[in-house]
Amino acid sequence: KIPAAAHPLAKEPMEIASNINYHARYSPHFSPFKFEAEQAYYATAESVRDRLIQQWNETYLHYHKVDPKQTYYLSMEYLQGRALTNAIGNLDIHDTYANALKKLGHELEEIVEQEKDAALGNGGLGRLASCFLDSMATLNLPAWGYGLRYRYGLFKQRITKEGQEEFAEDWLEKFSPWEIVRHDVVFPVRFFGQVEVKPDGSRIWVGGEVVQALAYDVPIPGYKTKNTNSLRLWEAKAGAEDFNLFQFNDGQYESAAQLHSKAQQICAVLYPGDATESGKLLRLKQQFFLCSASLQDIIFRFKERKDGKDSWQWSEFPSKVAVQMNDTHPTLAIPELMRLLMDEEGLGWDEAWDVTTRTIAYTNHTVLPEALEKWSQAVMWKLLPRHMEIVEEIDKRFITMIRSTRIDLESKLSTMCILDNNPQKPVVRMANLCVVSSHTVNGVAQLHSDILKAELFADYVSIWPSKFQNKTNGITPRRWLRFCSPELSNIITKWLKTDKWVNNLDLLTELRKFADNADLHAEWASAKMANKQRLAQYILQVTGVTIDPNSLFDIQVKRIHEYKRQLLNILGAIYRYKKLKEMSPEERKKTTPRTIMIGGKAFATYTNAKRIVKLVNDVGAVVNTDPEVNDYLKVVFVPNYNVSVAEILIPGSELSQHISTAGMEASGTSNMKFALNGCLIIGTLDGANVEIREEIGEENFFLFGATADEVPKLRKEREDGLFKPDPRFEEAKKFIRSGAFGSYDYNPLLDSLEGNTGYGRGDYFLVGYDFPSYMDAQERVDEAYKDRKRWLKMSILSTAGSGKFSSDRTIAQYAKEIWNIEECRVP
Ligand code: DL6
Repeated sequence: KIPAAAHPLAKEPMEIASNINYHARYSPHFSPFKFEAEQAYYATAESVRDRLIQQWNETYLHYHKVDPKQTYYLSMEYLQGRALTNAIGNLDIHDTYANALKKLGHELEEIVEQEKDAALGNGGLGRLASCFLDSMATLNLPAWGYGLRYRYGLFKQRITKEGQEEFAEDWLEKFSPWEIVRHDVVFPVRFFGQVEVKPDGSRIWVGGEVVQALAYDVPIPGYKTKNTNSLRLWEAKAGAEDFNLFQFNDGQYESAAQLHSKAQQICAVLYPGDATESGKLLRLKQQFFLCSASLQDIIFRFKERKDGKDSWQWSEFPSKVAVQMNDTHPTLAIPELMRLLMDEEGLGWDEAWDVTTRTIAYTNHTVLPEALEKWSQAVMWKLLPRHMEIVEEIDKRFITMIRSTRIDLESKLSTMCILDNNPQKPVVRMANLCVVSSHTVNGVAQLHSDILKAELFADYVSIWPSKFQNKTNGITPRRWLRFCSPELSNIITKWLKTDKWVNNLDLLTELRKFADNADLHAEWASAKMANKQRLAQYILQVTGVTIDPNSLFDIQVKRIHEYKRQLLNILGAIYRYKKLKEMSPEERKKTTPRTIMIGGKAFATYTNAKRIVKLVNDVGAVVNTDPEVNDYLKVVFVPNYNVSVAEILIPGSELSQHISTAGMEASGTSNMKFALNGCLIIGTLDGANVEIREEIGEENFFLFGATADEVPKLRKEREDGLFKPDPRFEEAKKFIRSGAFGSYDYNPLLDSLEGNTGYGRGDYFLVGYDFPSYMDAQERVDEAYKDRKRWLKMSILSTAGSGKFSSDRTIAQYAKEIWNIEECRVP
């Protein structure tokens, strides 16, 4: 009965219903005679998109008119997750859309479930980029994201008897209603070829393969503001002229479409395996593709906004453009900007270098040596010959500068310079190139930034002390509290008598006043219980395991990596299980019932990480079917962890584990999400844990383990055979070796905790050393949980102390201290 009408900015539920109806009826994607949940989702999303496009156009025009300095965030990863709840939440139209859908016979909660996660990233780094986009728009900052439109994002994880299996995740299976293809935004990107010298002596890159970068824009709405920024994702395309019709008609189908297929490969998958030479080349191609397309676009916009102005200078470019490289993946932005300025725009080296180094900044996200990118010089010469010339020149000038001004660093030059010319394996050190060429380098938590300054980049600090900064990571409070836990959010709003905390998270400190209030305790507990029940239902649905919402919900979710020490967690669970088995029924009754949930994806070729996944599943299979301990312990592996799963897990959590070897986790951001949701942390003094503990109070944090500065000494002692393992640790390992969890050969995994395996030294990640203090901390957790009042108070204080970890704070600091950009609010 509801008419179909296009009211893109409708306000009333009835009008919105008719707008949704309009999209359902005239959408070319589905039959107009069906309006089931799937059609309802797409039609709703398209209806919301109408509003986003309106605001997004206004924002573009406003920025164009004002011509402010603008930031461009270059990232190979974005973990956007689902967009519908976020969009209607930020646009403040949640209830009207829920009502409209009711009129059409659907529940909003069911409709949002239809959306596939956009998982164009791996883990923390990609999700951070997405949180940053939300904050940039919310703070009305002229700032855009650039990335790649991978056809298949992060793989889908299935758990079988063999452990983890990976499948392609087709987020574009039908289509994404959130992206707008921009046929008017296309740039050529060249690969291979050669450098030619022109008669005037200038150099030019010619030949090779040219593919087209086509823009897809994803509007990013800010919270309760008109400003709607862009996430511009590039897709690689070949043109009709690249299709060899003659060959095709001659039956040579593959070679006829060779360039098309090569172009398609570029954006086919996130992180193509790089064990082979072709895999490495493809990954480098992806990185260059992102950098070249984005910089051409940035330069185009710079000129476009200068259009009509009397005169402008390239030296003005850094006062209009800030480029932030998210880790070393977009490092090629440096030589590409130099090339564009020199070879395309005719600037000399000095002027181009001045512009480049005043424009580009670099964020480091890891100190792990294996994660610091190094590209083979041979591959670089082949793929990007002009860029290698430029990199060589940057390196040469850097070395000359050191020799003329800092002769004391001569002995350090072999590690400080950009090209590592080791004849066995000549490589380009991307982090060095970033440090030498960026105006600012930042770490992502105070401890991490301190380590960068004291260790990894110490020699550069002595040359450019003011180049190095800290920007502690943050998370968006919209997605990670307001929208994922409306129950808890409503309570916070009620007690603070305002919902302003949603974009001024420091206001949460006011909750401290009520930390002992019995009424708040009752409301808090009931919101937590509702979230735990929702989580229990989800676990039942995806694993078939029934978990008890009255047990302590203990969660560790993140990429599976030895340094993150999921192995420590599961060894602790195994020890707990063994002790429960040895107890009498009466003794068991006195224990704190626990449900341990572990989730995360292991990189497809990371064998030990996959063994850990298998072990968690095997332990779960035994523990969860053991009637003796069943009421006191469950161990669940949560399959296919992603942003949407996190939105169910985090609100239902009570304890979360952030237990990396100290000094190895740059920051962590899930620790912030859990703390914000009133979940207590058991953790080491690593990454942002240090600051979280400072903010929420040490009495509300279950601390254990070695500190970062103790780690080298402990590793040395271990190598020298001085380490004496705790009997509990030995018992847990022995139990696995006894076959208690099946016949799978766990010896290689367990050996990594003992002999000379893993990173070449036994137990590099100090699982054995930290095990006793971890188990002691777990005992303190059990005791604390028995005291409901104390636990609730700690939980409230955890939320109350999380204000610092809003990505709004992080982005405001980047804007002021690195990018030098200001708010540009759309009227
Ligand atoms: O800064 C975001 C995120 C941090 O929270 C994590 O601690 C850190 O591991 C991650 N870094 C990376 C880079 N590569 N590695 N490893 O993903 O960044």
